[in-house]
Amino acid sequence: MRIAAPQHWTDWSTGSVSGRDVVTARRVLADLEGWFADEDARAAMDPDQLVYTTECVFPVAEGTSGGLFWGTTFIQPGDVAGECFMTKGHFHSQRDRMEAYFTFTGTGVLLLMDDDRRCRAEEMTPGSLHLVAPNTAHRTINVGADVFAFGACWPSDAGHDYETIAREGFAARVFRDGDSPNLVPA
Ligand code: PAN
Ligand code: ZN
Repeated sequence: MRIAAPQHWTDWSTGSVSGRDVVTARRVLADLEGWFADEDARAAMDPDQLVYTTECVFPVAEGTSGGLFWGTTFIQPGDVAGECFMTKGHFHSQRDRMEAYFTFTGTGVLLLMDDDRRCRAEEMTPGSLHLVAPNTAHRTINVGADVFAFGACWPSDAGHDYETIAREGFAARVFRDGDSPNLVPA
């Protein structure tokens, strides 16, 4: 029997994903209208400014029960009127679906919010592992001066509910306070 080469690789020093059928996506400031606290400040910035990219592997169709997806998110350093660059954040459409996050590079914050809008946050530094609980919205934020990269593994039937966050937001936001991050009620 032949032992095959792997189909995918993750470069542990950068988080970069390569191999078969890697799907990349990018979010620039123009894609994030309404997601930062100061929308006027966002609108005044370069709309092509890159905020984050993803490199993902989807081995089964979205919605398949029992499958897993894997991907790395790279968040650029930067801020909108002091609010650190971040992902949109979401609940999973199937609210009880968990997710694992693992930090490759940089310094981040994982913002978590339960169904009652109670927020808490965890530091993300290289090697840190984070298990997002069921029924928990999650957003990641780059609070450092370098690219913040983390891996994620989530069920293929989790789905993404961005609408709830677009409508109601998180109950807390992260701003730069000098060199340190400040978690502020929204
Ligand atoms: C992650 C996120 C990724 C981008 O893979 O999808 O970090 O963040 P947004 O999806 O909030 O823009 C994940 O949590 N998947 O479920
Ligand atoms: Zn998720």
